[in-house]
Amino acid sequence: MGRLIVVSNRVATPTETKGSAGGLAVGVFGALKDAGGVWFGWSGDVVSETVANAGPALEQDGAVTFATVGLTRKDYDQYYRGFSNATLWPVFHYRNDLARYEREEYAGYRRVNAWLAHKLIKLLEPDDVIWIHDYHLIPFAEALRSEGVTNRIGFFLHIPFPAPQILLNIPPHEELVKSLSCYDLLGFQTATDQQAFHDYVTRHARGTVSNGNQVEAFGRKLRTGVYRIGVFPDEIADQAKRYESRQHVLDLKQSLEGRKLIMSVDRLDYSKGLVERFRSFELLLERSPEWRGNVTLVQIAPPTRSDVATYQKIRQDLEYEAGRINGRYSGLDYTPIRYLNQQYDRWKLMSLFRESQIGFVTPLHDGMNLVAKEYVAAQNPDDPGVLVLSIFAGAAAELSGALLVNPHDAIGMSEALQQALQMPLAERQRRHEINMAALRKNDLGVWRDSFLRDLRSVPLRNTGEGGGHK
Ligand code: ADQ
Repeated sequence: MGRLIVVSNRVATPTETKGSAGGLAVGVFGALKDAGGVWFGWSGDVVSETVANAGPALEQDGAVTFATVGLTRKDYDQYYRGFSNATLWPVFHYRNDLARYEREEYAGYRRVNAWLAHKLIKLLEPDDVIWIHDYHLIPFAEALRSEGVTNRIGFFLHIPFPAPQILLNIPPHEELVKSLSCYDLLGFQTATDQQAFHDYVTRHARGTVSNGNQVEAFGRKLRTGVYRIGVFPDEIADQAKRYESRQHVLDLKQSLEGRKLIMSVDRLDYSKGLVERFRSFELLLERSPEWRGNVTLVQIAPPTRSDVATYQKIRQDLEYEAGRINGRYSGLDYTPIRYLNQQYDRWKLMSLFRESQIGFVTPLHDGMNLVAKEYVAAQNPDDPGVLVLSIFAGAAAELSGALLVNPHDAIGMSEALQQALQMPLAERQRRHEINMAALRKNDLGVWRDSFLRDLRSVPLRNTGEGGGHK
């Protein structure tokens, strides 16, 4: 079996790959350790041109090499802050209204992909299997192919793939799909995303799809598949239980004074439906006065991408909403929404999830949403909380024990909260068992292993003589 090469925008540090049960870094690192190989990508640093060109910096951990490069300010602005996060991210999350398109940024996006690919080539061996992650790196395989690389290359998209009518909003949509067709295997989070890609291929690229997943487009053949990313539920359950009597949990419990707790945890992102969520919680208090003073929403949302203008706006909107709602319903000893702009250690989050009666996860669009899965896994099976989940999270296709809501229906969401707050123990347990069974059936290991098994078994694209690179 050849080595595994993982390429992602950010590379986890060797320390991040250990200890945090279930994190994506742990899942990918597991496969790297088994096969040996390289994890390659951006270090997260903005550096001078001299330093950028000197890389990659290499760090060895057993059979795994961590290889990282810095980006220049211009590359960061055009590739990361620009086309990746101000064009692709909003459009792929159906927010054309928040997207901008600048030709120069798109050119920078392609340039950085080609530059990164060129750097990787020096680290490649003929039998390596290459796994590229996410929307920052769509043109990566095309760049490798143009330099003669014939190894198997797979791509996994962590975010939704939009319906063709939405994708058409990005002027170079055809080039992007042509770039995707340079992979041997494309992995999507849900069947809806896979179908959207197939629809584009057949309706807009004069391509064909046969046997449900064999695509021919732009003169190339590739396969597609659905690989739902998961967690390691039993490890999370252990972690949540182990830390349930730690001081942070006791402090929270004491401060709640017997009130019910609703927990939400997200990156501060407009795709996560935070404003809509706050308003639906306000409606619960407005329509059901018995809950005033008796239920608290804890929203943990650390800022991300705060140098992208749309992210500054969502932060302001949320601060305004939290302040307004708290002004309306607070008492001298009661604040309805506790809004924290902070990153928390995983083990702390899991034990807080276990303490709460509701996990409130309501993105407007989300590839999967691991928080929903983590919330379920962290529950005490003897007295589990209820997951209230948006139908637009990829996780909704699996977690049929959740109360599913439409995040645009504020009253519907407040009614779901009411239902969850009053749900009898037997029903909570039944729903929890259904969700846990789904998590165990399709854990993070299944996601990783099935993608890699399929990638390793796609027929070689060129001469059939084996992989390699010229
Ligand atoms: P994200 O949009 O980041 O991921 P999500 O799937 O929920 O969303 O993953 C977030 C991870 O970060 C979770 O493991 C969560 O516990 C952690 N996290 C969130 N807020 C935190 C906080 N305040 N402190 C500490 N940890 C926090 C993208 C896609 C998703 C897809 C994942 C994985 O947008 O749809 O599920 O990739 O494929």
